[in-house]
Amino acid sequence: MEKKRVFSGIQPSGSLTLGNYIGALSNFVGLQEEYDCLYCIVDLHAITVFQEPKDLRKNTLDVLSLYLAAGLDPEKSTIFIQSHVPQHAELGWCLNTITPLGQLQRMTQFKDKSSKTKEVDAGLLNYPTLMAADILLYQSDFVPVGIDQKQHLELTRDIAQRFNSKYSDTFVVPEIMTPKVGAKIMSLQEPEYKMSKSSDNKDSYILLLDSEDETRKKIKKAVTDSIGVVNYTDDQPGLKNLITIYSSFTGKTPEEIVKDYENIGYGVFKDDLAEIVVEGLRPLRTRFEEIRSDKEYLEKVYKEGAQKASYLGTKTLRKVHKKMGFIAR
Ligand code: AQP
Repeated sequence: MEKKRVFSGIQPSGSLTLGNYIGALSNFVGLQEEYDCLYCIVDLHAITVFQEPKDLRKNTLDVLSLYLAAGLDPEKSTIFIQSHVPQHAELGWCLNTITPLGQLQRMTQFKDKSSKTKEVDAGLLNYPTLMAADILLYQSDFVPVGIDQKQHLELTRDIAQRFNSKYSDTFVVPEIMTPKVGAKIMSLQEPEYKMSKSSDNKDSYILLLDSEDETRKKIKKAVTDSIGVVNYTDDQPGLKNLITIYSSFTGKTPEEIVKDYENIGYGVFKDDLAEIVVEGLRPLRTRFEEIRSDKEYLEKVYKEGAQKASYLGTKTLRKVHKKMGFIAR
């Protein structure tokens, strides 16, 4: 039986955070045996917010190295850079023509990001149609992402269904896959907001490439409350977030963690959490250093990945062009 297909991607719009790791990357690895996986570094998405070209180049190779350091295996998964497979942008254009403007304007991420810039560029608005193209290009069955991407995934499903009913059955309608724990890791400083790599406040996130000391310090500085009891409740959002991080690294349930810290203060809890995170990330951080310095290996991975992805993407795009009435090339 043919394996079901999984697609996901991460933007090289900065250095990856613990949120990206818990909500997405750490889950990619376990899917490799059961599914036919494609994992992409979505640089075309990253430029919807200005990126210094030299930073984008560095971050793209950093993300690729983090994929590999986390355990993505190029023998099992197709690992590639989005801009190396032009079919993404080509399909994105076609999908733009069947996507209502109002739907794009209602996307939460568009509203958030456009409120932070003086002049809103069209790319930011069209981000979700490109994301739909990424997913639909490979006839993906499942998309492992954090919960913040749910709205975009729903739009992708709408676009697929709209295309299928307008031009006849073409796309698989994909389903979201979110982790049970950690689908939305919150900022360490403002726990009502998502932990985000583009935040201006360095203490709000832990980067996968932070040093062990920085990691410890950021956890110790994390905002909690004055209640003083380790509890997993919406009334204590800072603590709830830290317990979620603890749970995702140890596999313990929030209830077990709360029980373990009964009558114990926040200081000890934070010290323990800091060690758990530092230990948990150590193998990845060590492997990253080795992989990142091997330019030849990285080039081999992304070139072979792009070839495989391009082959699959061309098949879908040909079908789309034919159905829309384009003359065959
Ligand atoms: N805080 C989070 N908790 C859980 N999952 C998260 N993800 C992002 N932040 C969290 C998931 O990581 C994957 C890659 O995200 P992305 O880089 O493509 O875009 P994003 O969701 O916009 O992530 P950031 O860190 O907030 O980037 P910027 O600041 O550039 O916008 C996705 O699966 C996402 O759900």
